[in-house]
Amino acid sequence: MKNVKFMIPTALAVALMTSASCSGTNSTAENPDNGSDTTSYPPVEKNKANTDYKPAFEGQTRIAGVKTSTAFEGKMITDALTSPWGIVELPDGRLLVAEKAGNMRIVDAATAKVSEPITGLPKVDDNGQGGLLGLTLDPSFESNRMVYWVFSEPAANGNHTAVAKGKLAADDSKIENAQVIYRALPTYDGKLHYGGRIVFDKDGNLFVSTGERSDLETRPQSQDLKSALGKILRITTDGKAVAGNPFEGQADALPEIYSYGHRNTQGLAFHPETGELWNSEFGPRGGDEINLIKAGNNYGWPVITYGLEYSGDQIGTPVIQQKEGMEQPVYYWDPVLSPSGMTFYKGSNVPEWKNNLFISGLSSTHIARIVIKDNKVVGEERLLASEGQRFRDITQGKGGALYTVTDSGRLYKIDKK
Ligand SMILES: [Ca+2]
Repeated sequence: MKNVKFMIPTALAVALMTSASCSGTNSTAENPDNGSDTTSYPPVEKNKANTDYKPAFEGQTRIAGVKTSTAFEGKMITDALTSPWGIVELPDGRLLVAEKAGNMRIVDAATAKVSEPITGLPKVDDNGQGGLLGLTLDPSFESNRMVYWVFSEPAANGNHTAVAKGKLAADDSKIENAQVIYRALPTYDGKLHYGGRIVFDKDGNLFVSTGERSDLETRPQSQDLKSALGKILRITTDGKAVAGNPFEGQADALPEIYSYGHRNTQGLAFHPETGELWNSEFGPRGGDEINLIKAGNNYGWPVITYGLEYSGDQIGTPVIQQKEGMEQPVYYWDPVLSPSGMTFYKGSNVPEWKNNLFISGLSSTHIARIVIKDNKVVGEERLLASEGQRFRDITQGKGGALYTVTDSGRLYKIDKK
C-alpha cells in the first residue's frame, strides 16, 4: 500500500499531461546557491559509445545527471510552422521565425497566431541541409528594424553559406532592401554542412558559423585559413572583416576568420556572466562538441575528433583525439546529440537554470540542459524528451521563458509552471 500512495500523484500527473505538454516536478532538494544543483544522478547517457577513446580530462563527457527542482512545463504553442530553423524574439515579445524553405514568419505566442510569409527575401537553395538558416536582430532593431540572416545561396556552380540583411517593414509584411553582405567561399556543389548561426557581440559585430560541406574533398578546408569553410567568422554589419581579427594582415589567411578547425557549428551563444563565446558543433558518429571560442584558436577538425565516420571507419592519420595546438572540446557526446541551436538561460523564473546552457538536439530528440561552472560542464539533464521532436533552435524571451522550434513545425514555450 505504501507504494500505491506514491503512485497516485505520478499517475495523476501523467493523466493531466497532454501530448503537447510535459512537465518537470519537484523531485530534488532545494538549491541553496540558486545557481547549480546540489544533487547529482548517474549520467543521462546510458547507451554504449561508438568508440573506446579516452577523454582528455575528467568530466569531458558523460557528466553526472542533474534534475530541475522547480516545477516547469514545455507547452506546445503551435504546430503550424514548416521546418523552422531559426527563432528570435522581437522587442514586443512576438517571435520571428526563419523557415528552411526560405520564408520568415512572425508568431505571437500569446495567441498562437502565425503570420503569412514575409516577402522580399533572396532565393535560397533548400536542398538537403540548405535553406534559410539562422537569424538575429540588430541591437538597435527598435529604431532601425534591421534583421540579419544566414542562408545557402544558389550559385552557377553550386551554393555557399551567405549572410544577408534587410529592414523589416513597419507593417511586418516584407523585408525591404535585402542585400547579401558576405559569402563564405568557395562555392561547392553539395547539400550538407552550412553552419548557419549568427549572433551579435557587444561591440555590434556579427559572429557567423560556417560548415565544411561534409565531403572528404572539402573537409580539409576546416584547417585552411584561405577558405571560409568550417570556421567561425567575425564580420561587421557590412560584411567586412572586423579590425583586430586574429589573422588580420596575414597574406595566407582570410581576415574575417575568428576561429577554425570546425566541422559544422549550428549553435553560438555568449555566456551571460563571462561574456565569452561558446559553440556547439556536430561531430561525425560520436563526437558532438561544446567549445569555448577564442580568437585565432584551432578546434581540431578533421585532425582530432572523438567520433567515427558514419561507415564506422576511424578518422585521421594518425587516429588521434588530442594534439598540441588544437583545442579540446569543453564537453562531447558519444552517441551524439546533433546540437542545432543553443542559448544561455538569463532568466530567473527557474532559478536553478541561471547561466545554464540549453541546446536543442535533433537526433537525440530532447533539449540538453548543461550546467557549467568555471568553464567546465558539471551537470546534464534532458528536457522535453517525451515529445519525440527534432529540436532545431532555442532562444530565450525577455519574460524568462525559453522558446524552441522543431523540424515537424512545432513551437514550444518552456517556463515554470
Ligand atoms: Ca573540435
